[in-house]
Amino acid sequence: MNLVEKIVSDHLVSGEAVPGARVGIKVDQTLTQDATGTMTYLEFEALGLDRVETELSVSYVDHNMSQFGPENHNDHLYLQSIAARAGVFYSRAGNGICHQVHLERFSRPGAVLLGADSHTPTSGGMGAMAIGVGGLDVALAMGGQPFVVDCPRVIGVRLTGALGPWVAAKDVILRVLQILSTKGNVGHVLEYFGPGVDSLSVPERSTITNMGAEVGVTTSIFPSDDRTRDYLRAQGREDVWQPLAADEGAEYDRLIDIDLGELEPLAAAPSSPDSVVSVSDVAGIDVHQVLVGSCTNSSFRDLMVVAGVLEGRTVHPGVHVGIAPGSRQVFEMIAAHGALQTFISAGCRILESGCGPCIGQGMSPGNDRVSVRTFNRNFMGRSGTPADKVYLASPETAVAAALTGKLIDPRDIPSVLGVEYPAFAWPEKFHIDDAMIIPPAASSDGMEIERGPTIGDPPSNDALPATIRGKVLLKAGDKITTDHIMPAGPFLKFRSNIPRYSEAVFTAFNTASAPTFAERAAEWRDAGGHGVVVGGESYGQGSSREHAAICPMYLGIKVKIAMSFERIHFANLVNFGIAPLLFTDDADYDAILDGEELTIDDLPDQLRAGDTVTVSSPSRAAEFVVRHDLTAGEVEVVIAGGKLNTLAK
Ligand code: MIC
Ligand code: SF4
Repeated sequence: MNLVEKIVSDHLVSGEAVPGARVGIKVDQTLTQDATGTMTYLEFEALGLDRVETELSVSYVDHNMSQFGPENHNDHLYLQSIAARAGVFYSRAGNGICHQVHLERFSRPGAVLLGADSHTPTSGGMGAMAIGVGGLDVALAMGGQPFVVDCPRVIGVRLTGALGPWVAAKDVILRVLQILSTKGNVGHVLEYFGPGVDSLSVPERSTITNMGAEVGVTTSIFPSDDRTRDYLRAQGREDVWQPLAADEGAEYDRLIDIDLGELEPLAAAPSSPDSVVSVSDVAGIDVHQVLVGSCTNSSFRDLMVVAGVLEGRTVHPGVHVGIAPGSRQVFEMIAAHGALQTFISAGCRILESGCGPCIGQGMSPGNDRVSVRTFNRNFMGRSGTPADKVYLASPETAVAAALTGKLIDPRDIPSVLGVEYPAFAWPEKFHIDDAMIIPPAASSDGMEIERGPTIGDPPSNDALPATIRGKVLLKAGDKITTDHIMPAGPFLKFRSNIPRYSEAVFTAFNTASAPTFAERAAEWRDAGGHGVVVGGESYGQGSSREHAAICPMYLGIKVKIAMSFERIHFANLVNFGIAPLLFTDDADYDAILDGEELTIDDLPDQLRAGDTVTVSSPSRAAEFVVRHDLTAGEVEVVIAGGKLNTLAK
């Protein structure tokens, strides 16, 4: 067996562990973060659940920390009070990014971890099977429900050799993105193995599994070996270690070979994580901003390497440099090892431990200014600047740009700057202080929940109508991300206020001269119509935010028709009663017009009767057939108007 098969079989609750078949797996741990978490716990309450049934559940505050207005603080107070009552550990604002802290303090090899954030696979670097999902699925898992998913097909990635100086774990995952791209990988898992694994520390492995989210796979995983044991020992948690690996000769659906020694520094050019180029090919481009941080690249190693190069120097006069340590542990350790002093002296701007600019919370670059970030996503506009120019790269490439004001191959640093590759050794022991993680109360008796006035209820939805009186409110193209559907940045603070947040749906497609998407959708809904959204390939890439389903639902969207959907968004659409339908013919996608009316007769009956649905376009006097991939259970959820309705029944 490969490693994924072993963990799935160990956790199998229902179904047969055959690739492609739906299986139910037991969930050991869950995590939430504040931007998805508030809705998750509101749903947990709406389901009538009281205490969590998992081995461990943790609620993190890391995303929504700018606190312009009372919304964020109200959310944090709600999260802290419900965590105490529901039996959930609460990691306070300032303690760090959920994935980094979870890796340090909670994950364990062989565990199934479900997280309300798409980068939950970060813990795969430790041999956990860590999957990002929508909030409602986490709420159900906290209530003890198994997680239902397609048993994955496993892509084996055999690593040989070792990384050369100035080439980093980030370059490994950028190489994988170059090979696999961001689309077409739904239902797969990336399993790393081979002699090269040993050369990578757990945080480096986690950089690789973290950004597997951009490949669109269900998760990514490394074996658990002596390096894992070293890491856990240094975290004072050796007791949770167990060795885990694929059996000798295990089979994979597909095999990719990567010789670490042959890799070169890579970067994802604007504006997709799979627009991968060699840094040497784009060398010379002027850079105006460099940001080091995010759940992908903000470990102690990453920051020490950056500090090692910056030592005794000042950042280039044309470049703003920001540093965001991934966790309070990393922050404490860079302070203790002198790197914080180096950053301050070099002129870096020190940001708090959290997501910050990665989710558009400040430090948006100027127009036409190039920003080089060690983050994982460079979707257009995510930085807060429309038509931004964001390159994703390793800490090594980032620091080279910080000092020279240009993209340069970091292997040229010794000749250009006269600096050798900084020596780095992992400490025997990390700085351990869990004072910012509040354990839950022993019982929920008498525990009050703080519910500030900016916190609404999860919205309700009607059952699917018999006849869809549809209108195409938007025809979008390929690779539509959930950042396109439901932007974050300045709107992020409205996550607990669905009517207000819904005004921002598809902001990226609005123009000054026409009514906004939200206005058009609400008008059609209020006239008794049902909104339809049309997309191309790989619709719903990126984040796990279920608001990308909830807010369109609130605006009356009943149907989305696309060439293909990404896994998490597909599940969120079902959870909130929007029918995800698939084109059977490219010509039908081409023929559909923005704004045209579409009728679907007897949609519930058609969904129940088989896997095809007939759609008609009265204005074109045309009819076309779409299909669906829903199980019988999912069909009922969509017909009922979402999972909250089904469960209430
Ligand atoms: C992201 O990186 O896009 C986020 C913000 O972490 C999201 C979650 C969210 O939208 O709250 C994710 O990756 O799931
Ligand atoms: Fe936070 Fe960015 Fe990681 Fe999302 S990708 S969890 S916003 S650091």
